[in-house]
Amino acid sequence: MSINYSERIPNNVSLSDDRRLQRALEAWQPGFLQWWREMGPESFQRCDVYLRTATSTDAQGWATFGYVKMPDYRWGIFLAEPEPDRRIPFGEHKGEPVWREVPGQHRGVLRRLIVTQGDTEPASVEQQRHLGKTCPSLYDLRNLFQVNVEEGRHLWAMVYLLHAYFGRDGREEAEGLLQRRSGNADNPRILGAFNEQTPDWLSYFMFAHFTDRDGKYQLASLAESGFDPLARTCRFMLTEEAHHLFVGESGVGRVVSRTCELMRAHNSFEVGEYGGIDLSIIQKYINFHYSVSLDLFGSELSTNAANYFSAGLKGRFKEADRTDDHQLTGSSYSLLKPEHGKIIATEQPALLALNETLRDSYVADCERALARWNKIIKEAQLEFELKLPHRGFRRSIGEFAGVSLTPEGQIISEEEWQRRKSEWIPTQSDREFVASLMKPVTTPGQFASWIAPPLRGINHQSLDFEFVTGLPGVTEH
Ligand code: BYC
Ligand code: FE
Ligand code: FE
Repeated sequence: MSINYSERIPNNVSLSDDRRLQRALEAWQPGFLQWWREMGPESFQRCDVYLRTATSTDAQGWATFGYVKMPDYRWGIFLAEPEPDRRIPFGEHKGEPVWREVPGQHRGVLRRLIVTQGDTEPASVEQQRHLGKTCPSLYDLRNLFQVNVEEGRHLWAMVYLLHAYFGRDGREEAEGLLQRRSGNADNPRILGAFNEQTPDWLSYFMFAHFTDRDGKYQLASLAESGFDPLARTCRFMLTEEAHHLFVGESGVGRVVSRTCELMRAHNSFEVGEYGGIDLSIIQKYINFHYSVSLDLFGSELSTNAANYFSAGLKGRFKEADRTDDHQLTGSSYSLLKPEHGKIIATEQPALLALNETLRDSYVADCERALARWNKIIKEAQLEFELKLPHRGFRRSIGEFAGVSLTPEGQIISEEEWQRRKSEWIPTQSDREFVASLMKPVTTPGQFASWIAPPLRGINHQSLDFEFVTGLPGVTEH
């Protein structure tokens, strides 16, 4: 399905056949561009960035690469191709034809899911807007901007659904998505992690690894939706998301790799004085970002989640690969809960435990990536193992909220937590140290002292390719 770029809003949904929708979206577009100029990457709007742009939505080579100024990026509306005769894959309506319009009785919850998803996209751009100024290389700078423009497009994806299917309420919600601001006390973004700061590049790689990965699992569950326009929208978003996860996982891996190199060269666990980041600090950043991201899955026991599933609106990860009845009315799930100072397994209705089921898929994926980082350490013949903390560690949402745990999962007193938390999560001085390393490196082919180069450039370009040109304060060469 090719994308029509001759219209003001690129799309593959025949937007020009629906004049009302086209006008509504064209009316929203200037507000989006204004938001991008105010809240998008600071100081780099006039640079030429080597970006990929979607040209079609089929699996083979949907992307073309070329220099683009970010405000000229062709944000648009791209849905994956429809599946002929698609059926609702789960819940009470399992087996019925999918909905092409919003089922009236589920309008409110569906809108809420779409708004919650949509809200995270601009939030992440806001969180990352200052990072360009301290980029570790042009390669990394380009990747940051690629992720940012695509998160902008993900906002478009949700706004399309709101405008096309939710009438006036949808248009109001679409306005709200441009008005909330990450970290703003009066009008914050909806979910916790999206009001945290992303002050340095180590935080950024952790965010792209752990928090964008929540995005992958949430989008994959919505890609199962019986509301077909939502499913198709999320399917295409997932193809873009893969790059964000690559940036995060390989970014953290490159930091680990550089640290190991410095550890070996100087025969020391402490590499700060050589411009590296100690593995112990990397571990604390993992603890922080993993726990914040686990909260994004919601409470372990959730009637919301049960309702979403029963109604056929939000499925499980890879619903089709599961061999149960896809309805779960009589099934149970063994859930870990803190009770009287201990963590115990309890039998719960599977329908209520769907947030936890999705969290299970996420945790397994994080374990896989962690093993790859540990392999880097092992190959450098160093004795150190990075770990994921217990899933109840430092949680603010769900059964573990308000319970203090060590990373190993031992319940401790609030007082012990206060006394020992500096061992587990980044302290002010850890953050200041990491911040002190954040000096921009903008010579093509050069990388900051604290990160190893990647294995290869983007789109087969060499590492000294000029991935971003026309930087502020730098004359042409
Ligand atoms: N922070 O039954 P519960 C991405 C609220 S990331 C604040 O546990 P439910 C991306 C909840 O709203 C993917 N509040 O929750 C990544 C509820 O409020 P009410 C984003 C929270 O509904 C990087 C109450 O607590 N997509 O794409 O089962 C860069 C009790 O709720 C939080 C989605 O999230 C929190 N962490 O599950 C860019 C998908 N957690 O009813 C992009 C859509 C819960 O008491 N969203 N609450 O007012 C959902 O599916 C669900 O809303 C959630 C929550 C899974 C988030
Ligand atoms: Fe996104
Ligand atoms: Fe993303």
